[in-house]
Amino acid sequence: MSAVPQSERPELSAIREHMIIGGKPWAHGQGEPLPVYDPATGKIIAHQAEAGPAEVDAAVRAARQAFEDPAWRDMPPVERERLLLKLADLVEANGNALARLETLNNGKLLFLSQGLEVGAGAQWLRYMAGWATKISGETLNVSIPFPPGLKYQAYTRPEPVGVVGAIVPWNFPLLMAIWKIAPAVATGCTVVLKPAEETPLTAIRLAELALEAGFPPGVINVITGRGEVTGAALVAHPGLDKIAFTGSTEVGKLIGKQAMDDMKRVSLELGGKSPVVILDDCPIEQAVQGAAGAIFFNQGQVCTAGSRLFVQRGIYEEVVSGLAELAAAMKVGSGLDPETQIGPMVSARHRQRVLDYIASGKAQGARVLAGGTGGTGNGYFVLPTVFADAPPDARICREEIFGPVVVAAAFDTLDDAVAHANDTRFGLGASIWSNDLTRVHQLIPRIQAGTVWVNTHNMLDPHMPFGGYKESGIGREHGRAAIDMYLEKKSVCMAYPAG
Ligand code: TXE
Repeated sequence: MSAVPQSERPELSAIREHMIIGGKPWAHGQGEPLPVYDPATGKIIAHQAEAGPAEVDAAVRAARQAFEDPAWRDMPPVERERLLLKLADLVEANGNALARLETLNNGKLLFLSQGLEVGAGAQWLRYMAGWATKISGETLNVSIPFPPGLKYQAYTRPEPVGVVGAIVPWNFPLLMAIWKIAPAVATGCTVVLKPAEETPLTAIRLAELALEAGFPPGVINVITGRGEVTGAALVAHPGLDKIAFTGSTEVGKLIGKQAMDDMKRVSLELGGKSPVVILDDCPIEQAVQGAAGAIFFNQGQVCTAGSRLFVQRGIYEEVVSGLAELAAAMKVGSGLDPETQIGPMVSARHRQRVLDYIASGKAQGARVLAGGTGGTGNGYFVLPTVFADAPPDARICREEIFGPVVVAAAFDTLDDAVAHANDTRFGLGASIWSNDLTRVHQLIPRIQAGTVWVNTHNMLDPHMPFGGYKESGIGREHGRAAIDMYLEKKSVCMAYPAG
């Protein structure tokens, strides 16, 4: 670790190497602790315990006990709201250390850690806090004719689904932990969260802050470890009522099938291969900046990354050469350096995966217009890369790369644009760039994606449902849709003598 005094490195004081189970630090898992890395240098910055079946069982039991405890079960919604608001305040109060810790562990640019992981994280907590007091059922007019002389009154009663197992990836570690925890506790559920093995540190700190805010022990538990060990044991645990997963489509499919064994509720937010469709009325500068932002934001490690770029032929050459020029000029480096525009990939393994995709693109005949290699130094860097002329069945056109790699192609008509945009097994996001409202409105209903942006890309809001068509997932996060995913709807039907 660095010799710099801790007062100058507030992120170091936020490092915790234990899990949080039943409100207590839990230092030991099964086997040896696993290293946690700084992807900008390749150095080990901490260790994490690996929860095996015994620790997973302890966490699920703690969450069950908390769920059934009157202290939580009978807590008035306004108190749950207050706790979430307090947690939002604590996330902001600890924002500097949390943001720096996120950048240290994930590699992302510090201003994104500040603005998204901390800033948007607090915003999501407050938004979901508001829902705690606004959950309601319906009074139903029913027409049951038997037996004569009786009348009926029916209503629905939303109830928390129970104990939730939440599994999140490494690309937005703190924010995604909040995306799962906030709606779950707003509805009265309890949670066992497993962060990604690459980025466990901010989630552990969040669980500590939740205790400080006053959440009863066991309501929010965090266990660490690898997906195939800790994640798999969590998914298999019979004590869970629901699994909320964000990650790869491959693992999502496995989890979905497994959940059906005992009918756990399941929501899946999975991968993408999002199209960016630029029509020929779009100003060149806006098109170039828009396409660059869509793919290079967060190093392309975004499930809605605009990794397939389709530009109408009249402006294709100009837009694509402008994008290549912009990519070649981007400054690659540590996320803690304010000059940096592209940080490292999250891990050595993931960097290799992205480089393998780049190699496959070259081998399958695509032309590299910018980047196409790793960066220099010990960090896990990949240069922002622009491909053109790729055969449509090339792996770089069809599979999620999850790195700063975009593949460009030209189209002629709106029908061509729709065919290109939908030629994928994914359906998470898409953007259309044009000020021609007629063509924009003609395109929106034809694009198979859970979110369609117009003249922007990757923009989310807590009030906007988010999720995938096709193999990009099942269910919606954010907004009322997220609340519904953590509720069961009970019908109540009461008979009384007709007056
Ligand atoms: O994802 P995994 P990885 C995509 C992206 C990326 C690829 C691989 O294309 O390159 O997935 O990344 C846990 N049972 N996305 O390997 O494996 C794991 O520990 C239970 C898109 O990181 O899906 C982590 O907490 N859990 C995505 C989480 O699942 C398991 C974001 C995600 O890991 C498990 C991340 C198992 N068998 C990757 N195996 C998005 N939609 O944003 C793994 N996990």
